[in-house]
Amino acid sequence: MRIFCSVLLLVALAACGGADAPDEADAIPDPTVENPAEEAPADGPDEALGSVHSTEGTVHSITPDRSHLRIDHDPIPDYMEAMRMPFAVEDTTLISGVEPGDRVAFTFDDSGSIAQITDLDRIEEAENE
Ligand SMILES: [Cu+2]
Repeated sequence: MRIFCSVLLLVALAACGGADAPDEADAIPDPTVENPAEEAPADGPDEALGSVHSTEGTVHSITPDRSHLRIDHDPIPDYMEAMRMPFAVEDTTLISGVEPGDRVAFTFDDSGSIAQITDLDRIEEAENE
């Protein structure tokens, strides 16, 4: 009778030990729910804000379709030395009446592959007729 009781005790312990296994499995993190809110934020808008500049310059040339022009622009503090560079004009009405030699004040967005003029005023007409 003592032997029988000891066997029952061993079986009970074994059953108890086996019941622990599922608890350990629950502690392993599920990789499918890791960092669910982590999405790559788009950093375009912030960079574009730093790429808008205003300066003055003298128009050097304008393409026949008036979609691009070259301007000898003044130095732009903390951004650019004075230089001749190409600009795109999406809205050609911005430069209606503007001709090479004109002095202009303008604003451009330099965030793309080519500087894009967003505003332009002629401040002095070319001297040569
Ligand atoms: Cu420049």
